[in-house]
Amino acid sequence: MEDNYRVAPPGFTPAQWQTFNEDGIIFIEDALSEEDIDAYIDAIDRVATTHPKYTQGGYLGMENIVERDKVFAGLIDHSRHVGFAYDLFGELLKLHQSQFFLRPPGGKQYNQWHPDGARALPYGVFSPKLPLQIKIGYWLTGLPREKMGNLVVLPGSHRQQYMDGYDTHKSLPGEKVLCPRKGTMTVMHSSIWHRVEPNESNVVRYNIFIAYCPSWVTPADRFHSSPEWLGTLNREQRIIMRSYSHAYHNAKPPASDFPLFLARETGTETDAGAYQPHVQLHRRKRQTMHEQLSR
Ligand SMILES: O=C(O)CCC(=O)C(=O)O
Repeated sequence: MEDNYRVAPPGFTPAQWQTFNEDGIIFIEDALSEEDIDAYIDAIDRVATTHPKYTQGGYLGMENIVERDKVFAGLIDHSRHVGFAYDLFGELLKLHQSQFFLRPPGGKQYNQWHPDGARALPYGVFSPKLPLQIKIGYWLTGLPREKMGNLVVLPGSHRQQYMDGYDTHKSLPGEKVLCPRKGTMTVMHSSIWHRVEPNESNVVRYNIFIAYCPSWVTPADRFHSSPEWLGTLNREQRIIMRSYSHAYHNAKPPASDFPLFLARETGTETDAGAYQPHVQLHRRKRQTMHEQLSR
């Protein structure tokens, strides 16, 4: 075994996992330091102000931000959050989408109730318990009140395939308007129904979303990444981008992409006792956190 493989960073605590399953979202306050927040805001400003779509004081939503600035590339495998994705998608985790949003006052850029992911045949039809996408949110602006461009969720709705408010913006009983403190991190089941409030404050809402899925689910914001840019990444970041030229590698990645991480508890690259010794690592099924918990 190479000694430079990384042990999987921490993910869900048992209490967080329970809340995530019940509500479809968890909140981790003070996850980001002031320096981190400043660095992410500076990076957003750097990328935004040089983009042709940018207008001063205007709305801007950008995708595939990891390819646009080194600070964002560092988010692909950041130990602050990648362990949550590893708990769910294990050795096949992939970056699904990376985004930032500038939601300025007065804009009409709120949105309507929707779940993320496939619509005509949602992931939940096949995976009624486990998400096939999760979205990490970094809240870089404190949103102490409603009508500040807040994200609104319907807790527990991640297992609901139909919802009467769909494609409307109306306020619903049981909805939760997120009023996160600056520096909060959220981990959201992407099938939760959500919408965005208008921003009637005098503050621009800055935030970042990093979504993950299994490598065999399609990415949302790219087909492939440029080889030159991939060459600037560390090993885990490059693997997590899953920029394969052979399509079936998304389901069966090459042997060199294993292990992505070493097991948290044991520091090993295999699950003990599961296979005869001759079975190669990249052909082995590994247990995810959820499977280990339900043993
Ligand atoms: O900006 C937000 O808070 C959420 C955006 C949204 O609805 C989405 O990315 O699906």
